[in-house]
Amino acid sequence: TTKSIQSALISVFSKDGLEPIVRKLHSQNVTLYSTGGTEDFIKNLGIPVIPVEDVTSYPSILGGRVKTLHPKVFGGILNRQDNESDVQQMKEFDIPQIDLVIVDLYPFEKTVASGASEADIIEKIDIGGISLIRAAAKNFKDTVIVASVDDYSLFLDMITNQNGATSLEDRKLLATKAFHVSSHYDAAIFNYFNTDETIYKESIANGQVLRYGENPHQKGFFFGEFEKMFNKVHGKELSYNNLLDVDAAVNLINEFQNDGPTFAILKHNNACGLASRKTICEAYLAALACDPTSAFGGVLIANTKIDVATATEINHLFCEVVIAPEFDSEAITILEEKKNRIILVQNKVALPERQVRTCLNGILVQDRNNITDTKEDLKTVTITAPTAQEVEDLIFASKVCKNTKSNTIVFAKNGTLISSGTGQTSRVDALMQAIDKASAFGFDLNGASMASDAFFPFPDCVELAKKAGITAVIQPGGSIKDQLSIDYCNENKLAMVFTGTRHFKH
Ligand code: 93A
Repeated sequence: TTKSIQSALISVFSKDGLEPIVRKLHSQNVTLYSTGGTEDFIKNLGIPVIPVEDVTSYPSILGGRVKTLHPKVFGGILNRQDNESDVQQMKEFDIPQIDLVIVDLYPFEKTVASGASEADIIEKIDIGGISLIRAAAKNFKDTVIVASVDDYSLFLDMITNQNGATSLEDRKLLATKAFHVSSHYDAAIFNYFNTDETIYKESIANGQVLRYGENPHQKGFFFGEFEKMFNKVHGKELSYNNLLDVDAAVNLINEFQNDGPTFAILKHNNACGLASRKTICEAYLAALACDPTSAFGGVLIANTKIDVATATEINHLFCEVVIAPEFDSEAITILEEKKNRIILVQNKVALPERQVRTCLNGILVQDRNNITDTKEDLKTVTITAPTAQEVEDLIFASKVCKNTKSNTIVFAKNGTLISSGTGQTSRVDALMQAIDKASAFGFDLNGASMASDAFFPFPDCVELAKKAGITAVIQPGGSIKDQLSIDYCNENKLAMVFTGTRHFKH
């Protein structure tokens, strides 16, 4: 798979940086073919070069629009050396082998940026060069492609270290870079033509048209394969906001996939009820009790089969969507009583590894947050250690925290979400909201556990938590003032554990 280079076709717009490569190739006795300007450049270095016209027996025509576009050139680049009929045809048509192609494309983007006329811009759409790049990259098994000045030094290193040869890996890497160049180049041309976003509008129309976006005056579309993730058995069409809630719901319940029966209720992408119990029906009732006010019109999700008993209970609630991996058929019949209620059977498919959202005039991409805190990750930093039940509750609260808008504080007790503060601009506000909500729904916070999505910059959070009755705290740690919070916990017999993992969600 290591191949030496015996011949090269060089056609570059900018001659910058080319000299050392040409000299190197010449010193290795490589036969050089070239186009007009590049040919002059090489000749001026005193190095022999064969004009491509000698290969094609055609002059450069149409003002240079057709220079290299010829079967003798592309045959030399695209032939497969292990293919008998290719080898035979090379002889038959007297096609010279071309082992290496070096191209620097017409500077399309620069020309657009310079404010040139349309005619000048169109002339800078490289046809031959882009074809040379694609041909050589396609045939990377036999041909080397250097498609950008940026790759000159990489290529020089390759042939210097291997005495004029390249490995298959080298050639595939260069081909990858070449397709990056060609795809970027074509995208730039497309963007130039697509001034009024004609094609964008067409492609939007190919998405799933939603009734509207977040609000009735906004258009909305969904691009994706919903059917791969869910089998919709009943209900109205999902709205933009339904889809966002369903997304939040599957991400949240994913944290509990290895736990016992767990039921979650979400509103505006945050959990307003969540509980783990012996049966899914008990879990639902406990989740509902967390905040029955918010549950109205919510999205419901279970980590296990929804049975008749659970469906009967759910049926009392007005809710938009019910999701579960499985339903008893009778349970579906019960849930279908409400015409609009959406029932989704969730298929076992992995959640996407990347998350994408718009940002300014571009997009932001990140890996999904796939760290779930476990008992093994916990480091007790206080004299008092959490009890076994508290450890369970801390992990439970942390999983909710991770799936709640920052800043967030989550209270949990005995496998039940008690309350949370969500999407607040200060952590103290999130904490106070959680305390207020707990008391509004008549919960006793004594002995409850608290999770925070990020560290405490001051000891005020543990002070407020202690006064509210909290006995165990989970947080990432990492503030320069961690010790103040630890000291307060020690003086007041609170248990606190650090996870080392922050769980912001914005
Ligand atoms: O006008 S083209 O699209 N037609 C061609 O056949 C062709 N072949 C190479 N432009 C073509 N090229 C481009 O010419 C190369 O991509 C390079 O940018 C330029 C090199 O021309 P010269 O060697 O005459 O300076």
